[in-house]
Amino acid sequence: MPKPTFKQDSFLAALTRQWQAFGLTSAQDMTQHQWWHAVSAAVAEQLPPRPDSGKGSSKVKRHVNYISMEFLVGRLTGNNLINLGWYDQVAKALEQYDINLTNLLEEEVDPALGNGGLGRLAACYLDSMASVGQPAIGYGLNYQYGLFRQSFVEGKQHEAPDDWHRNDYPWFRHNSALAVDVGVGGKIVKGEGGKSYWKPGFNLRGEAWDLPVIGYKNGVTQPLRLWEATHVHPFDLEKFNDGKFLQAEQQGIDAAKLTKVLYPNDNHEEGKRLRLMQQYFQCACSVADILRRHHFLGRNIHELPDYEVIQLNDTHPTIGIPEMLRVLIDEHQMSWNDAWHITSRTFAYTNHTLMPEALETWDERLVRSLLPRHFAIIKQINANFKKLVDQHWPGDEAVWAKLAVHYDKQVRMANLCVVAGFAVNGVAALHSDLVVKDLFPEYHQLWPEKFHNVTNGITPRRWLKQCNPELSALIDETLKTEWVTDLDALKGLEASVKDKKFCKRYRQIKYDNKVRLAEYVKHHVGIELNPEAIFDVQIKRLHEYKRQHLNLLHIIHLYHQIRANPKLDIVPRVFLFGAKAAPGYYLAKNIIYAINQVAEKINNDPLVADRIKVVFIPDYRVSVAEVMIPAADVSEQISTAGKEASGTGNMKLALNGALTVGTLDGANVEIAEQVGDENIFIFGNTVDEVKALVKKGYKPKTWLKKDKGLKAILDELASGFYSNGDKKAFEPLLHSLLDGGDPYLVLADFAEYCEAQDKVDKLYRDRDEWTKRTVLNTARVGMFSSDRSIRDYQQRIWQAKR
Ligand code: B1N
Repeated sequence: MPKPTFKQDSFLAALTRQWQAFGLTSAQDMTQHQWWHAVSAAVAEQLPPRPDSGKGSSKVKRHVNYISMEFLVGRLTGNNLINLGWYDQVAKALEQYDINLTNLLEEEVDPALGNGGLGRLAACYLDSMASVGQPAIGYGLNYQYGLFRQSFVEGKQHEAPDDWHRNDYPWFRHNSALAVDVGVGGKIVKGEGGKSYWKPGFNLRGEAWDLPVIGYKNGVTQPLRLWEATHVHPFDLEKFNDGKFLQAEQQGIDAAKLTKVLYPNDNHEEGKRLRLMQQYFQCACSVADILRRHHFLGRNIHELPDYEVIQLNDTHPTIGIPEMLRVLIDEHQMSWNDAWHITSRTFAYTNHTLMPEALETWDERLVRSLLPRHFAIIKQINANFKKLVDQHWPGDEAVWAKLAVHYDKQVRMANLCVVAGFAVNGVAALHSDLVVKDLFPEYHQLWPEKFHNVTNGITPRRWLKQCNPELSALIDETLKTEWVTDLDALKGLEASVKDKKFCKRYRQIKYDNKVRLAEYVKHHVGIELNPEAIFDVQIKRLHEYKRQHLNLLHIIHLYHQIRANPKLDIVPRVFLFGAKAAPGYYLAKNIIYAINQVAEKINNDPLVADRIKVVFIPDYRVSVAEVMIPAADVSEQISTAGKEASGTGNMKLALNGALTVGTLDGANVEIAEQVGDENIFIFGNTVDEVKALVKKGYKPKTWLKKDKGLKAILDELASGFYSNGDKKAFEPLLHSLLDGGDPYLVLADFAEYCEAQDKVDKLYRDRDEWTKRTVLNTARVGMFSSDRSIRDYQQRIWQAKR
């Protein structure tokens, strides 16, 4: 495809139409926000009229349908300009109006249609599929409210709705011809000839809103199609004519509710009716759209798996499987066997977590009442599968109890995916091992060839070129090659560790990025930071297993050392946090409160004299990550081994030259392999050691007896010292660590964590040595490009021989 060329004349003409549409008389009259809107809309107009998503795909290269409940795309305007290769030209064109493009981009409200890593991964994968030439479409939901906005009120998290003004977002294209009608509820009724059919209780309409996904300078634009629920008619006309006006309108209200808001949980499922409705609505619209395109291209329905693959981003879109079977059987009059043959070669499933509370199960009553036909199909899948299990494990009820798709009045989505899909993958080497060994060992016995690993990745376009332009320019100059589509080329930087000039510039860039972050913090939090200090960053969702509280205990440990020895010589350190807690997750919220309270005390204690600063940046989101990551010296990746499936922030931080303090968990294991043991601070119990400790009967109190300093820390938290005398302030946190049994072994890893932090302090004093190691991190993490992940998916799953 030809590289898109920027046409200044048509851009300026489009810009004019924009301010005219605002009812203004000149461009100069636009507000800064209107400028952002006008520029974005004018660029969007220059894109091809209809994004193509795979007309070019063939039997050799299957078209990918990436279905996800979350796409955490972040701001689009700057990123789209970079991928189009138009950034400089647009910046130049705006100079004549005295408009600074970089400042303008700050006007964009982040589309926050995801919670964390899972949603952000989906966005990185869309970018990479477009960039490496993998024909694909993303399917998701067009939420009116994205992830809530976070602020702190007296140290406590406060949530506000995130109205991102989707109705006025210049990148959206609405295509009313693509609308899909979806039935829900109702019952199965006997029809003519004894054949039963599903009569839904009411209908919804899915309206298609497309965001363009632009490949890096290759002329490719593919859609991210987000469904919005509306009512089928302005009113239900039958009821309306019957005089039941209010009931008629009711349907519309229900429909609008469906895509109102993103569920704010990460690694946790609540089993709510509305959530299942969202899942089904999304899958029904997407399956209909996939089949429509297949027919439109004149292809035979039996060849669907030759042309299309449906990749499920975790189990959230699993209901798409029985939906596909239903459409093939009920609407295409296909036999069960034919429909199964097609479906089971089309779906592939990515597992993103082993956390039991995140594994989805649905109460059968809920499934039956909302989706009676799908429930019947699930029972059929279950019955057929039971025959296979009986052959392999005759009479073994315990095995069946584990493997069943429907058991004990519950429908288990992960099991459904494994049974009905052709591939299952984990998201990092360690995680994929545990998926086989701990989660699905029997399935692996049945179908060893179904199981794969695809280690996660991040897009270098956003996470280096866009967020760290100075470092990107230095790499350009040094390597003189297009590394942004070939991240392994960064290896070429290894030679530069001996180049004093290069290292000096690399260090200066980090410093400048720290100054930029310090300005952000000053402006948004009101705290002054010293850019000479170590910037120690932990950014991720707030979850007990991610152990932000381990970080906190170490901060208090340092504070105690200073109080015991006011002359203590440590390198000044700024501990920066960014994290949202699910609104109903009280322990996580209590950890946020504790961090903020400890911050308040330490930041204002003259004895500390700025040796420690603690800053919790509110409303952490993609655009904030883009400021924090390039400025980080230390990356905190301290989850309990075996709990973090992969992590992707770890990759972004290492790429931008932060040294990791981390456990052997998730992708940290592979990061350590890549960068080398000297260039990472690994600590703590391994997966096997964690298992052994738990098996022995782990007791947190024994660790307190061994470590008086640790006991003093917990005692002080309980004393009211950090909470104006309120001894109960941190009860949830302290309960979890003590009587709650410390389920994530914080206390067991504390001593080694402090040792690792001590090594950080020592190494940072040798600035040349530190710089050398950070350069080696940048140079050696090329494999974590999501382009590589996409190629792995192609080889191992999507294009594999069938
Ligand atoms: O997916 C990321 C991984 O890098 C992280 O380690 C993993 O924690 C994250 C239910 C989830 N797993 N599961 C979820 C999100 C929302 C929800 O409702 C579960 N998120 C992850 C990408 O692989």
